[in-house]
Amino acid sequence: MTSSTTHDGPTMTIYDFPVGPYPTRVRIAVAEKNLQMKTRFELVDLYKGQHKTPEFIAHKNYSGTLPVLELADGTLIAECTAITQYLDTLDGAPSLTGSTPLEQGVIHMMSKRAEIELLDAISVYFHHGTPGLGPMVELYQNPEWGFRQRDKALRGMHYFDTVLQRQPFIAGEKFSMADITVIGGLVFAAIVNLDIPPECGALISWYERMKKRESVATQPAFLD
Ligand SMILES: N[C@@H](CCC(=O)N[C@@H](CS)C(=O)NCC(=O)O)C(=O)O
Repeated sequence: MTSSTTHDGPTMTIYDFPVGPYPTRVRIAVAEKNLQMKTRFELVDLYKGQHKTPEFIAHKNYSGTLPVLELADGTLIAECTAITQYLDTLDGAPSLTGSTPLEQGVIHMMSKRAEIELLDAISVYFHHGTPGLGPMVELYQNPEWGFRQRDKALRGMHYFDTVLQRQPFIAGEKFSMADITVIGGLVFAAIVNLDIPPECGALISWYERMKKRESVATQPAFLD
């Protein structure tokens, strides 16, 4: 696994699973920032457990998760929020993570809330309440914990619905990293067949709008 360092080609590598909800977050950020030409995506097959090999854990990401960003000098950045922050500020004109202290604070709060109340909860449900990545990868499962997290995610959908009843985007008036995190949550919800409750009309119509955004519509998770 190596990064390309040529001046004309990609200068960053993203260890990726293209339809994965978390990698999709970073893929959307890359597209929003028009960084596709500077980025090379390298497949790490989650279903083969390639993210849990001793080599990957030792040399790419201690947490054994995707995505991971590798810079030309070998620096590694894991965690979607950290990667998005890095990509967003590269051009000195952040558009996803806020340009004022107030925007930054609200966006980070709402993105973290989207992780806690929706995306990470669905991830736990996937790994514990469903077959997840299969018996070779899921070495420990606690179905009861999984089902509790599924119910938490459904409550989270209602919460984000109330947020979107009063404002057009998750963190206020502008599209941001917080929208991307909720999109990741709903990508994961579809994988585990967790429908948005029909009474969450504001969330449903926001998601329809998000799916029309070019950075979102072009992602493998949204292509049939
Ligand atoms: N907190 C991490 C979570 C990343 C994560 O859970 N990624 C999924 C990919 S969709 C993964 O690697 N799952 C495999 C596993 O946990 O075994 C982040 O924000 O990047």
